[in-house]
Amino acid sequence: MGEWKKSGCVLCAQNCGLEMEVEDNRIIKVRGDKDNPRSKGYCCRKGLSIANYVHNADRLEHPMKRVGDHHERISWDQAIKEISAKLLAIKDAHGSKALAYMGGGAIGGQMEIVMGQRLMGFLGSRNYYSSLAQEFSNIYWVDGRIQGKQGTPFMCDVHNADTVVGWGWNGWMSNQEPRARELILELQKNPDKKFIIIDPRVSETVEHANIHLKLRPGTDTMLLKAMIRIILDNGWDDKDFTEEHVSGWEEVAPLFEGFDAKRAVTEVCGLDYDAVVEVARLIAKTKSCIHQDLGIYMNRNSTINSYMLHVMRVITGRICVEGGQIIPAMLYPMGGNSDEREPKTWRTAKHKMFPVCGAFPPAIFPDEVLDDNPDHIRSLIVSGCNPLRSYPDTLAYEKAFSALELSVCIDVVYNETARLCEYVLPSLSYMEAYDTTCFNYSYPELYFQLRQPVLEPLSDESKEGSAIMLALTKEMGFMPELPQSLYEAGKDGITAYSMELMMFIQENLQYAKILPVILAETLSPVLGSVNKALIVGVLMGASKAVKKGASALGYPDDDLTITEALFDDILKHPEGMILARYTRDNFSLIKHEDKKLAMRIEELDEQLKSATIENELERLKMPTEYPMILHSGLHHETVANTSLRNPEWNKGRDADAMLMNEKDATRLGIENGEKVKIVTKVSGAEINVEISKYTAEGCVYVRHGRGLIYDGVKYGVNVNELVSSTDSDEFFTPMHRRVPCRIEKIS
Ligand SMILES: Nc1nc2c(c(=O)[nH]1)N[C@H]1C(S)=C(S)[C@@H](COP(=O)(O)OP(=O)(O)OC[C@H]3O[C@@H](n4cnc5c(=O)[nH]c(N)nc54)[C@H](O)[C@@H]3O)O[C@H]1N2
Ligand SMILES: Nc1nc2c(c(=O)[nH]1)N[C@H]1C(S)=C(S)[C@@H](COP(=O)(O)OP(=O)(O)OC[C@H]3O[C@@H](n4cnc5c(=O)[nH]c(N)nc54)[C@H](O)[C@@H]3O)O[C@H]1N2
Ligand code: SF4
Ligand SMILES: [Mo]
Repeated sequence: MGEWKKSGCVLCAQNCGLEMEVEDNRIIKVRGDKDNPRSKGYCCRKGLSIANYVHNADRLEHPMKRVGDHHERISWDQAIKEISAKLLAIKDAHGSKALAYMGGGAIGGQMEIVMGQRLMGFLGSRNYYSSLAQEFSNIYWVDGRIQGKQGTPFMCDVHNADTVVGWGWNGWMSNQEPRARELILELQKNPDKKFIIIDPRVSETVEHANIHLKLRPGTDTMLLKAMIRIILDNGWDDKDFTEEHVSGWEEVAPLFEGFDAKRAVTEVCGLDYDAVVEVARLIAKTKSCIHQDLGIYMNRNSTINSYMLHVMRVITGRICVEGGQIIPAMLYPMGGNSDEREPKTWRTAKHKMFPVCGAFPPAIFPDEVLDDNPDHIRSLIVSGCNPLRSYPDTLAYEKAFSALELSVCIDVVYNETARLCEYVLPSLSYMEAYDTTCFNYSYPELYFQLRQPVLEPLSDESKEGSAIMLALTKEMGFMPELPQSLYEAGKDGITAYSMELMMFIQENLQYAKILPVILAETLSPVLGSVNKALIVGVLMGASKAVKKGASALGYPDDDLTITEALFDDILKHPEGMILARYTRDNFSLIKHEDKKLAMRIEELDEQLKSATIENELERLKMPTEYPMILHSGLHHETVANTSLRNPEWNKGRDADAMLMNEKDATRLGIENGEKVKIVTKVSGAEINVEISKYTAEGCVYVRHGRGLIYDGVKYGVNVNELVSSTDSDEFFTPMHRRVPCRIEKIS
């Protein structure tokens, strides 16, 4: 019999609460934690397999350095000294633009980013690349304009809605909403609710939907324009809402005038017009919300599609209202606020790309390394992401990594990226450390979980990512001299420490910017963890909305003592807790002074105007050489991005096959199980075919996160070898849902 401990899942952004039975420092059983206020006992098969993430043959045990064609063990002292010296040398020789940082923690925790970005700051660099910037940049940018600030993108209040529309979302498989399967089953069974899916194929989610709009792939733009027109023509728009809560609508409305909705729906999207009218009515006239996902974000016209989804919500009064699209309560935002219109904005050397939400898009990274511009990137610290499998164009990534003068990988496993790096540093896994994520969003209650270690470190040599960043910061001489009293104050509690820190900062205002680094240095020895110290900093710096919401729950209405009160309770609740309750006035979270949703985004005018029926019919044509669409990266229940590596967890299932429609297979003379060649303009690969009902004609589907090398053996096809990094939207989000390809028989 082991001991049951409370933690959370780190395998998707739902971060469901989990209970784990631990025996001899191993996780032996897992179940959903009913005490978690957000997930309420929910758990999927990935969560149940979490032991695979921690206990596996690829775990890193000590720092390593590349010697010839392999890695050799080195000491931490050597690693920190050498990396620091090389970083400073590259900066001195080539300037700050030569240095980059990527990832900074995976889906299970991001406290490291706070320290990683400060480290880059000390070195004068803002080159920060993130996985979020290969999926959500278009929506983060649009939401930032509409709300007035990036970092708290709109979320669906799905559990309070009567009509839920999933648009380019396969929630049954991907979850990507709290308690997704429970939600879907409730929607399916409740006669007063409607569940609508807009997807070119019959997905696993469609099997539970009341209405399926099976549109032709890539025609969402025409469907959106048509639905907006239909709502306006029928007078289903909420004019009082637009009057009261929206600015700029008068300039936006003309963009939709004279659009032939019926022709677009039937001729371009291949849909039944009456069915579309009914969906538009349900969106407008019931308590509706729309969850759009990668079928939109990683597809053609992603930005104007994301934008038009908001237009539809705005004209029907479904933003900032219960059961609609809301600005979530968050302890800290998902990223910084970037505004590329500011002339001071940092841009990349080759693509002149600006950051969105503080992050640059990974798709351009190889170009930014391989370019001959003197400012090109020469050094990378990568942590908590696996670019050699997760980011587009693996072949370009391989070239870029071999061109780097310094490459450092921080991870829990010897993954495909670590294999190419000069230094490999072992991180504690999320089950051995304190950490939290930026995905705790909720409303009006602010849910928060600081996960606590359920295991003793499996190796004495692994460290928190944030502690590694702290060590590098100190080795490079960036840590200012701090008074001994600051190191001592924490022993008398968080309030005593806060007072000491405030006094210090008042006398040394120049250090206000590096507050987290000071906390990491002076409070972590007392708390035994850098991440814990950083959380204290996050609580100190919490927004007015958070503090007011916490006071509403009885926490001290006092800037000084509230931190300790919250921190104590957070530690008492490893299962997660409600930290604050916001007012129901979601509009108050809009950052524009007039508290209105700003709908005019000038930069989109041209694209919106040029999205005519004629133009779209032309643009949708596939190149003759590549007549089919590769859906590169199904988020299927047999993958967990690249975080479950041991194939054992899929025993008896085929996670590697390419799904194909029966009609295509017949047309091409391909049999179920046959090995074929898939060819894109970048590359080709041999792969087994699975004839599947979960497919649209003309499309083939490969799961993402395959091609992993586990315990020395490679499993499946890495789909990112087939994808070009430049086939992307204006934010360099790869068009993974529309990769032109052809399928060849192998004779
Ligand atoms: N089991 C599992 N779950 C996961 C993950 C995982 O690896 N495994 N990863 C997590 C992560 S990081 C993410 S971001 C989410 C992603 O979650 P999802 O976005 O739900 O995942 P996808 O598999 O991309 O599903 C996109 C859907 O869009 C549809 N689609 C394709 N083309 C079009 C089109 O032209 N128009 C429309 N309207 N739809 C289209 C596809 O058929 C597909 O059903 O999943 C998360 N959950
Ligand atoms: N072709 C194609 N590619 C895709 C997608 C697609 O649909 N198609 N989907 C994309 C999407 S939506 C996403 S979000 C990305 C995800 O891509 P990534 O961000 O690369 O996510 P993971 O594959 O989960 O990689 C997480 C890494 O973090 C490591 N890790 C786990 N715990 C810790 C820790 O405590 N500390 C540190 N330092 N490391 C840790 C894991 O071992 C793993 O190597 O993949 C993307 N790639
Ligand atoms: S839904 Fe996501 S967070 Fe929840 S158990 Fe499954 S993988 Fe983990
Ligand atoms: Mo993702």
